[in-house]
Amino acid sequence: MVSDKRWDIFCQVIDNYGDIGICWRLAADLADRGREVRLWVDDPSALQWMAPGALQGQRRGVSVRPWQQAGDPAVLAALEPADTWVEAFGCELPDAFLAHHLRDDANALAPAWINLEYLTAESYAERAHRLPSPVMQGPAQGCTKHFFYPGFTPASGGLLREPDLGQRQAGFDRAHWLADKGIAWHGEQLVSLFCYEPAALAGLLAQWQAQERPTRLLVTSGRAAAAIRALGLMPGDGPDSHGLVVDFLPTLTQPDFDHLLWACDLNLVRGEDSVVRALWAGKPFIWQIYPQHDDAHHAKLNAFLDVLDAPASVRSAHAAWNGIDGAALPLLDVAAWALWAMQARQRLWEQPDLGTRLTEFVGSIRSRIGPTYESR
Ligand code: TRH
Repeated sequence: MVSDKRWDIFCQVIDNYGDIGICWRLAADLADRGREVRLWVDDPSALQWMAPGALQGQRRGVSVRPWQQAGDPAVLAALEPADTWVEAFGCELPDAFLAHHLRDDANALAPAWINLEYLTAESYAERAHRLPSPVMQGPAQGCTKHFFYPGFTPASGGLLREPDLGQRQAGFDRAHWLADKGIAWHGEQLVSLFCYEPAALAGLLAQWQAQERPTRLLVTSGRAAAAIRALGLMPGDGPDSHGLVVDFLPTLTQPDFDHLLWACDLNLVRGEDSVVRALWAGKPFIWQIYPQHDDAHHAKLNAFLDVLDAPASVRSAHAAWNGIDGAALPLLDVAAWALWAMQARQRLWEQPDLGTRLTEFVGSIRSRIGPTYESR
């Protein structure tokens, strides 16, 4: 039996919270499956609020380490080599790290080397999932990495879903959680807002201000709060209206971010991690996809809506929220999306999660390549 006990995950934070958020979830998930994980990251600052205690080593099975140390032979010499390397989102492993581990062929272990890619429902992801990628230069020349694509189908790498997620969700008490967070909920429609700067934001607020049933908007900290403030909304109320109440939230831990999504009737999410959490919440949602300069995100959004069998009203809301082709925001009938959201969750839930698929794949690579690097 080939071991996959020890994992090195590498993360470089480009922007926002998604890179570190996903790597942290993966590290914690693997630790819960009995693995020992080192998370090498260049900017761990968001973990202070996302995963309190993480930087102090209080999460069993995960140690967060500064990226620079991954190139320090003295540090590396004191560590047990890992069985698996994961480079997240195209970050390259430091040459000094590779040189250290590959310095002596005879003693080299054979780590499975995984290139973890961004989540997408586009068809190329299924085609490239699990493909080998030979390393052509540098200290690891002659070694082989493998692509791993998260996704929504059985032929992909699946979605992160901790083994105890369903149980935690079943025991969730919305009223209790809201009270605990100091949110004075009086039965209003609850909406979470985690977004960049959607052009349709003002129009959506106006819809709620005009509606009979009041809406309480729970605004996450950072860019969403700035976008709301830029429209002149203050905590506690809208500018001129009865129908909309705004609460500004502090930064939440990742578990509390999940709770927020479970508590709301509509979740406005952004980026790849929060959209997965919105799917697991099983509530109506609108996804603001991370924008790319060449509009490559349009195809990605359409592929996502296709794989989820999104109805026309969900599609038109997404087009407007993502500012595609100047689409106007339709009048939202969120209750009409409830069954679709639950069915989408159910279909995805029936598939094995990412942690399960990744550990199985790593097991298959390691038993194939044996105790030394396959090409050495
Ligand atoms: O922050 P994001 O916009 O990240 C993005 C995307 O991942 C994108 O693909 C990537 O290329 C870009 O960054 C650089 O959205 P995402 O992916 O949803 O990540 C947000 C994380 O922040 C998620 O793990 C949830 C977490 N979070 C909290 O834990 N507490 C909070 O209060 C908030 C607002 C977020």
